[in-house]
Amino acid sequence: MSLFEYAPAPESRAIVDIKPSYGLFIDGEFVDPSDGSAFKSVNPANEEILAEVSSAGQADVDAAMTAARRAYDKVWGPMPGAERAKYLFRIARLIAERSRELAVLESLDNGKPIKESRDVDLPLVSSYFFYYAGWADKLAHAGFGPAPRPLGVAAQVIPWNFPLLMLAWKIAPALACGNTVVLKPAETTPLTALAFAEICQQAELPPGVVNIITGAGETGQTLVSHPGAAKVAFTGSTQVGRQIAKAVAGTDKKLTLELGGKAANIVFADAALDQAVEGIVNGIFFNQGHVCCAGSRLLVQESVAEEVLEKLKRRMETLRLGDPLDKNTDIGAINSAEQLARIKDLTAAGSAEGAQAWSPACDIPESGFWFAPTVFTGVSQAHRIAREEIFGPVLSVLTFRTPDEAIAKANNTPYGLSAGVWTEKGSRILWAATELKAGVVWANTFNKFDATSPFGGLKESGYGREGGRHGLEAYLDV
Ligand code: TAP
Repeated sequence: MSLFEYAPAPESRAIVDIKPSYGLFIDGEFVDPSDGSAFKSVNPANEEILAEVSSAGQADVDAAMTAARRAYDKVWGPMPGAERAKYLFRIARLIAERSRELAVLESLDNGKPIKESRDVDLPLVSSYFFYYAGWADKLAHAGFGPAPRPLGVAAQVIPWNFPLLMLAWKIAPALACGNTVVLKPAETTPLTALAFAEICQQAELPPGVVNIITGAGETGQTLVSHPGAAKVAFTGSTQVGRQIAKAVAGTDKKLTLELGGKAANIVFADAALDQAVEGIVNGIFFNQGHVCCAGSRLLVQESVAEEVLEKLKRRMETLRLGDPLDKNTDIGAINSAEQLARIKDLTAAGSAEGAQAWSPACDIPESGFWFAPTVFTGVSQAHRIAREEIFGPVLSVLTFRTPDEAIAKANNTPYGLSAGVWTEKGSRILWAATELKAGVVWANTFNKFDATSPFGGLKESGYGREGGRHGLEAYLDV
């Protein structure tokens, strides 16, 4: 029987049948955790319990690592790249076929608007599998020498903001390069990773090549410190990233870290302002601002600041907050009570430090976790809201007079993940892209992702790249 029975519906309110409880996916099977412990996954839009999910302890992590090692030694490692590609193409096709169901499940478990999970997350998820399937038999031509070799078992830990997409970013390149994986999804969003486990079964992927173990931070810690892991890949907070770097230091594990950000979205006076306003809205309110590369600091040139703010507020008044499964929803639920508390703490600090908050009038549902889209003006660079990652729908506005000042302010952060530039002047785009200390710089757009492009940070935003040809390097002995 299918894990998630999909009842076709005439519109986006398709129904997914979620099982009351889930085991761990180890060696191709769903198994009970050794000590029987479990936790609950909650729908953040109404606080209803979606399912009970197993919590993996040391013995379960050991079992998953053993299964992954066996699969690596006996099946996946020796398998010709062209054969591995067939499995990856099959997985990519199954994701595409089941994308409607997966999008609904993602929105239920994460709180993101269905139009985003349906039109952004899921198409990207299958595209990463299609893209890396194409590399599996061409690794000798990827520019890493004539015979690059896989590393072994990859231990992968991902966050809750793009659950299935982060899984794709991790698993697709790892498998294409010939590694096997043990992946831990975030505690608050395990359901699509478990659906992916079912897809691996459907694709008849050999047992042990992909193992999904659910649990809290401790499970992640046990996984990344396991001596059997040849590679550790982590996406999450800079704080946990630091702990992992320490745990891995002095071992022969290869490490990649994708951490936090505090991106500047810079609007020059000559920009197409209506277009820029759309980019500002997309930059900070997409996925409720739960985006590591969110444009959370708007730097706007002084001469147009008033006009941009006026247009921005008018546009924010049209944003609809509410039911993530409603196709018209722009702002969904905050993923958890903890995250909501963090957002409230930082916005309270913003007001206490003297910045002015503004939000459009909007009805906040009675149950669930919600935060109205908010813009802060009167922000100075020293304010916490200008320095710390809020990871919520909150924009801090700062102004600048000269291009040099814009770059200096944009770079005045320990992070270096992304930045945006809005100008009609091509030479200024090229100049800014060189001057900005960020792994990704978007010009006249924001939050654009593509399987062929490398993504990753500088400074405290981490190291290593995911996506594109560069993304292969993290999973190869080059
Ligand atoms: P974290 O607390 O860092 O959690 C990320 C993942 O690590 C989760 O699966 C978490 O498990 C697990 N984890 C927690 N403690 C661990 C430990 N000591 N050892 C190993 N794994 C551990 O981040 P979060 O609060 O879920 O996500 C928000 C943060 O992630 C933001 O700062 C954001 O910038 C960052 N983020 C960055 C990116 C990129 S691409 N750079 C993408 C998304 C998010 P639990 O879920 O059970 O705690």
